[in-house]
Amino acid sequence: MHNPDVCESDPPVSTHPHWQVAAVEALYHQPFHDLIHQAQQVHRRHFDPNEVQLSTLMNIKSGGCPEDCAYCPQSARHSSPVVSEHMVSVAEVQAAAQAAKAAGATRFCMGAAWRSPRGKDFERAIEMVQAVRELGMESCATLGMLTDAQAQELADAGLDYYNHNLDTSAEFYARIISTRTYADRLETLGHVRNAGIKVCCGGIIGMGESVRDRCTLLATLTHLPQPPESVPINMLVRAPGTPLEHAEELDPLDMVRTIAVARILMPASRVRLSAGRSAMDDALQALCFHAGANSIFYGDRLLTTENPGVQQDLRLLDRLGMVASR
Ligand code: SAM
Ligand code: DTB
Ligand code: SF4
Repeated sequence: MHNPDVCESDPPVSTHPHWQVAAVEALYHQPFHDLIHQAQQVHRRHFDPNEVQLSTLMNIKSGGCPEDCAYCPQSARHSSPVVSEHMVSVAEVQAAAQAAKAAGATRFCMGAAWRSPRGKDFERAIEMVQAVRELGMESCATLGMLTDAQAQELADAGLDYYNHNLDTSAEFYARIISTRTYADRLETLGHVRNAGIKVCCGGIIGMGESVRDRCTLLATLTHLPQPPESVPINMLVRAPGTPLEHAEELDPLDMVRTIAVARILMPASRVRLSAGRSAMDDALQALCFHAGANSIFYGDRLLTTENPGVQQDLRLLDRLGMVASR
């Protein structure tokens, strides 16, 4: 059947629609209630709207990163107060994952301030993945760029998800990061997918990008061979000492619109209301869930910045009649 919103040039092997940017922009610019209603309808066809997936993050290697991502307090090139620390031990990961599981998280995500993993550090990351798997939790890692062989080793260790964000449109990317290219990012995503690891890939809004950049990012995700199973939408945390410390404040309704559009474009994916929740009130978070977000980072900290506390989140979910996925 002809669908004017998708590219006619799509490869025939693809079974999911590849959205055109103009069609995504048209969705984004609809009257707010029309957009949210459509997103909620799509959401209900694929998920229980009262259920949310809880992922706990742990920073396994903090600070001192050689990359220059303008948003990131862990870049060694910025004057952020975050200092470079040694990689944590496998025992520390085990303890943190155990605690996260006891608090109700089902996924444990390990992040490292690396351009790409190397040598003994990578071996230890592999052991960490195995330790999380042994607890019966889903494992996720975000370690920077991977080779084909590294992706395969992570898959062999039982890694469930790899987080590697495209962050923004290809056009805006070069304004935010100069030490790697969009193509580098896509290459790692290809290795992860080929190794059979599920893909977690999204972006950040509030960096001074245009609505078109946001829509281009979301369209790009639909152009991947398969859409990411997990789509984190981060609201920029304006971290002290980073070049984006003084970025203009985002209209919070743009966060809701971006989530709604992600939900419509990728109906079967988990859309995560990611960084930025500490700056949001409960009503705004409720709107984000209504727009189709069904996953959050759960725990007192993200990587280097704060996140709402566990008790605060449990209270919010309870007030909304929402339950954590098992
Ligand atoms: N170094 C690895 C990499 O960049 O892929 C993994 C860790 S990195 C901190 C993971 C993601 O966190 C980034 O891709 C970015 O989307 C997000 N992030 C980092 N700093 C952020 C900030 N200040 N606000 C919102 N999201 C941020
Ligand atoms: C993602 O999309 N967001 C997370 C996770 N993947 C690794 C990271 C958010 C980091 C926010 C800034 C900080 O705490 O340093
Ligand atoms: Fe390094 Fe990742 Fe931060 Fe970029 S986002 S500076 S690669 S830790």
